[in-house]
Amino acid sequence: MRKFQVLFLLVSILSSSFAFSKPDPIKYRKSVYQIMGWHFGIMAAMAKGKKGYDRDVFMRSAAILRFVSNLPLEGFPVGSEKGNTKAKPEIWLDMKDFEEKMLQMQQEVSVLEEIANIGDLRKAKKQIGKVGRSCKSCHDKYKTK
Ligand code: ASC
Repeated sequence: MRKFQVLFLLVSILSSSFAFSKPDPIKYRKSVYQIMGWHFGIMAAMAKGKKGYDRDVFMRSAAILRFVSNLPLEGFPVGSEKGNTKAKPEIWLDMKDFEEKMLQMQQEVSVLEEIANIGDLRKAKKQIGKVGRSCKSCHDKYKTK
């Protein structure tokens, strides 16, 4: 009995550490988008007056969003089209277009960070609209509902 218990324990430990370290592009890109959505949400709420405007918090979210916006692309390697994902297979059929849309989003996000650092909430609000539209243009084409 004891042998089996030890064996079970070993298998459990090994399989859980394997699950932890196994690279999973789908989980990776979802996590990145979660962080982006979180910080975009903070800024959008402030821009809409749903949350009190705090310049430091706004700047911080803009900086995080700008940094993290550079991360999703590597989460779409060939072979990661299958699994628990809303990413359409079209992404891998036209990766150039997907990359262009990603770059456009990154550029709009960079502008948002610059505006955030100046502290102009009116301009930031406009730019949030542009960022949101760049997110949407990619989702419309490459994300299932
Ligand atoms: C968000 C979020 C998105 C975008 C998109 C904008 O806050 O999670 O995917 O904004 O809805 O059109």
